[in-house]
Amino acid sequence: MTIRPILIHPDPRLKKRCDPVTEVTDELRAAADDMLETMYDAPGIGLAGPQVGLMSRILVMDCVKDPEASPRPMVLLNPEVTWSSAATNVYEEGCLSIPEQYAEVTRPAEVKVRWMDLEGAAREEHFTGLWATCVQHEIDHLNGKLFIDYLTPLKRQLITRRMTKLKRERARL
Ligand code: K2U
Ligand code: ZN
Repeated sequence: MTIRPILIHPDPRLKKRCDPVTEVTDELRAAADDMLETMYDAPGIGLAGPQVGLMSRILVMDCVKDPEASPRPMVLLNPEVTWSSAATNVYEEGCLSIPEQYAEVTRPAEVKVRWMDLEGAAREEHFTGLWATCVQHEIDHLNGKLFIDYLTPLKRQLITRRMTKLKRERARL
């Protein structure tokens, strides 16, 4: 298991549409393990392939926040939203690829998602609450969309400038 470096915006790989997973290989299983380890280490409750430079349609999440409860790590391959509620939710989102920046994003409050699991089986689940917000945030990543794309151009530009400065400073270390 390896903790992989998380790409920071702006990065062209975070704006690309990722390729479907066609075969569940040992490499993909290892990547899923690494992504979960990287997510827990961040810490985060979700992580998508492109955030660690893996340009495939794979995401991991575990939105169980109660430290007393048992974790629920999930690996979704080729996830698709098959239904979303008319009702919406506003959540102050962050992103591990856009550190320390938060903004309110409105999304459908509930979604039904269909995906393939690591055993190659087709799954479908109805997500609500933070799980719904998180899975939509992660599926956006697979389509090259970031939460800042829902903000005004001015706000997005401000955040992008801050990240460019952060990357310049990190490069100097
Ligand atoms: O994809 C990512 O960058 C991980 C995101 C997932 C996420 C963002 C917004 C709302 C829900 C999930 C987060 O940075 S993980 C950190 C976090 C932890 C608790 C609540 C919200 C975000
Ligand atoms: Zn994110």
